[in-house]
Amino acid sequence: MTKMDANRNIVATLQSIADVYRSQGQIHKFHAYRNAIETIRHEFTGKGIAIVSAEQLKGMKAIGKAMYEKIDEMLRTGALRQQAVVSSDPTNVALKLFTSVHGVGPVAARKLVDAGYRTLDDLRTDTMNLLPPAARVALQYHEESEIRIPYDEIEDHLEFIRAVLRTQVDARLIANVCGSHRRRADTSGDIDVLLTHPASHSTSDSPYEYLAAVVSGLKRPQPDAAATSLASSRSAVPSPTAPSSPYILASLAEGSSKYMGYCRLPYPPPSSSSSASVTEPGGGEGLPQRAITRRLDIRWVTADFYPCALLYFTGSDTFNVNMRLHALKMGYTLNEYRIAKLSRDGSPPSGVTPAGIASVSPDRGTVSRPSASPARMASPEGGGVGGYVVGATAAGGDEQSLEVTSERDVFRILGLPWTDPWDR
Ligand code: 8DG
Ligand code: CA
Ligand code: CA
Repeated sequence: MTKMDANRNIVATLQSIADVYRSQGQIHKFHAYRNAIETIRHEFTGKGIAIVSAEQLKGMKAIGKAMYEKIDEMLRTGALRQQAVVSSDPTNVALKLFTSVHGVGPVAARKLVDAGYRTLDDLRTDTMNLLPPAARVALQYHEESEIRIPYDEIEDHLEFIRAVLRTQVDARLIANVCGSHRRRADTSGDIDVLLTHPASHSTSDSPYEYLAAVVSGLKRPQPDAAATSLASSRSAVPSPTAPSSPYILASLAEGSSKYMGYCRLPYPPPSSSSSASVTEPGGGEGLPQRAITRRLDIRWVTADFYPCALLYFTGSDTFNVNMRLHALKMGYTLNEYRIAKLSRDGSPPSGVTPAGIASVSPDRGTVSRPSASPARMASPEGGGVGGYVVGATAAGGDEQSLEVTSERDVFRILGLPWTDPWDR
């Protein structure tokens, strides 16, 4: 038993109960558990402090009387009776399984369970024709896409996508992976690609023109271009016989700014760095790592929205919730596109704008267009567009939108200390 085992056990137990509540659509309860987990991660595990007594958590954020007692029980007995009861209930097991399929929410899952379905094969057979259409696609790849994606493989995906963009779509497009990968997680559930173009702007006539082109580029069978370019950029190993299957294999949702689907790297790989076999249980066992189908999310934003989108899409979701709450307290509204000063009458905030960040009014024509030849930033982690700074401005109704050029600007405006992605 290592020092941090108790922390890990508490987090895993609370998470498994949180998952059940989420699958039941009990979002408030879900958040109560998630917030308690966040407190443990931040105040204990993240600081290298082992929890030995529930007393240590008394009075902390998200640790009410009920949560305190659960943690106390876990520490005294090594387990939580509630968890054993909740997670062994067959209905709960099925709800959790079904909501793990993309496109099946708590309401649909309940219907499927009520109809007597219990297994993924029941869903595949779907004798009563109850399955939402997106779930039908998702079921094809479900077991494979549940396998966590190693950090290095995601780097390969990014490199591959960048090569396709560079050679087949538009060399100036900027792609970065956000989500847990940007938070430097060892493994991620999916690949969250954020895409922008330095010459795009939310006030332009067709701000969404790029995503469709990118997706169709990634759907095209990839003969040599991207694979070869990837190979030559990372090693001297030449690309083997041209892999002809497309990178994107199937789609779940295709919008003008959001794409969701399934992808797979060309196999065999141009270099051997990611060709380790899968040891993780749960389908796809024995498959070479690269041959596993992965879940891909792509978000397109215009360059002016990039800093806030980067912040949002990096998460964690709890970090986002807390930052937004803090923003509201400070009189700002923060979303995945912009940060704006809240004002009831629509008048500009008095005095100087925070931290030297210009407050701009798009209808007065003071929108700063992104620079055509962006300057390199010293630190790409600082949150500019892939290491580039782009001008940024957002339109904002009766709110005062603030110009931000990096994630750091948002922290500064809100009076928060900079937090690296891996600490979020
Ligand atoms: P994972 O894939 O490794 O499981 O973790 P993740 O990368 O943090 O989760 P994600 O579901 O892929 O979401 C990516 C980011 O999007 C997340 O870190 C923060 C942001 N986000 C929110 N709220 C929500 C939400 O309700 N749904 C999704 N899909 N993303 C959200 O802040
Ligand atoms: Ca993710
Ligand atoms: Ca995602």
